[in-house]
Amino acid sequence: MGQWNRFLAPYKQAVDEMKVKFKGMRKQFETNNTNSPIEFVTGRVKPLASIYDKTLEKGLLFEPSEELARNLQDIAGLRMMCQFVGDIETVVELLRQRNDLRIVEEKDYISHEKQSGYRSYHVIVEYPVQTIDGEQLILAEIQIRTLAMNFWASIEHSLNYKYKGVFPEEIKLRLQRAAEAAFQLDEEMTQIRDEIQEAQAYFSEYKESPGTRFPADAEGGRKDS
Ligand code: 0O2
Ligand code: 0O2
Repeated sequence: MGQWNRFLAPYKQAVDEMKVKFKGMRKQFETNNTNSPIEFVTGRVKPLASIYDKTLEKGLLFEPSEELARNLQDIAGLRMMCQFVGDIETVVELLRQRNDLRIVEEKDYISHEKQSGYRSYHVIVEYPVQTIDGEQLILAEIQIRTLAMNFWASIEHSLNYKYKGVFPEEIKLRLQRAAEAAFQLDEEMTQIRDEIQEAQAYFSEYKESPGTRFPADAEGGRKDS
């Protein structure tokens, strides 16, 4: 177990650091009063049980090693959620311009959705982590997707656990149809994007205005709900 902890420690550091940096990008957009292409950011180190499953799938030895680090590109995983499909390209471009990471590969599962219906844009990066033993290059997978794509993927992911990856044909078809519906929703939202963003800008201005009195203020209640 100690060996695994030592192996995974730089991955945890990479996830923690990138999470702070990507959340910082969102903050910068807010500070500049511009609509952020990033809605929220999450991150995780792949749990040992999932690492184990992947080693079985890929015919790798389940032991901390260079080979494992090279072949499992998503031990460190970040996810960036966007409101609109068009924001995804903006986020990818922002990643391409960064000099604290190097893009190794891009996978476009938006133009080329997976057979399951899965849509998302994946960017594999090499991220340098500073450790007491020197610099270590860590591979990480950044998944960039809309809220609708994320909604579909998280539900399909849970069902995958239930059916252990083998869906009954009817559920498979329904999921494919649901993925299309989610994509239609994204398209629809894009069509009314300007309207939505104008409303959101108006709403945040209204919330932040010092003169604004909410009904809860008058009653001495919470102001942040
Ligand atoms: P804020 O100010 O709400 O953004 P963590 O360690 O908590 O930073 P983790 O464990 O990788 O991150 O993922 P977690 O806890 O699932 O979610 C990370 C951030 O994304 C949290 O915000 C959540 O509030 C936010 N989040 C998760 N799901 C949604 C969602 O569906 N919509 C929106 N808008 N936000 C979501 P923070 O970082 O705690 O702070
Ligand atoms: P988890 O639990 O998210 O970690 P590989 O990663 O090498 O097996 P590949 O094809 O190179 O295979 O990787 P891919 O498909 O580019 O990216 C794999 C990750 O994308 C998955 O990680 C999922 O997070 C996500 N993903 C890919 N296809 C689907 C899908 O059909 N449904 C859902 N919900 N997510 C998908 P893991 O390790 O499989 O899972």
